[in-house]
Amino acid sequence: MSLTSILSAEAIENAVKEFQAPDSFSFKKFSQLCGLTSKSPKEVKDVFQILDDDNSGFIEESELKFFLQRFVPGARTLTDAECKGFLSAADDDNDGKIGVEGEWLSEPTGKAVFSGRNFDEQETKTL
Ligand SMILES: [Ca+2]
Ligand SMILES: [Ca+2]
Repeated sequence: MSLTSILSAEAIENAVKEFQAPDSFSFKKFSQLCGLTSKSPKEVKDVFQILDDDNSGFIEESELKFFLQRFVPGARTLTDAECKGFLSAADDDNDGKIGVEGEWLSEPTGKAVFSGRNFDEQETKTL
């Protein structure tokens, strides 16, 4: 499975382009631009599985670093500050990684957590 079977290649490219500058990354905006926020819980989960490169069931900081490259090979890596901001916004139980249920997907709505308000608040704090 590839990301382009879930999201349009054009939308992905536009989204990645938007955050070319280091430290400009916003997960919420990114997920809106690439169309992730309008996907079904299953599709959002599929994206998680693609990003979970080592199939550990979690997205670790080392995988977050290459987040953009999973979408477009040749894109930049996320900076440490961006990885930490991303993590602190999603990592509710503070284990240093992002799990599927409750962190990547919020229950019971099945919506991507990052489409919610929490992420905004966290981001404002981090940046
Ligand atoms: Ca992993
Ligand atoms: Ca966690």
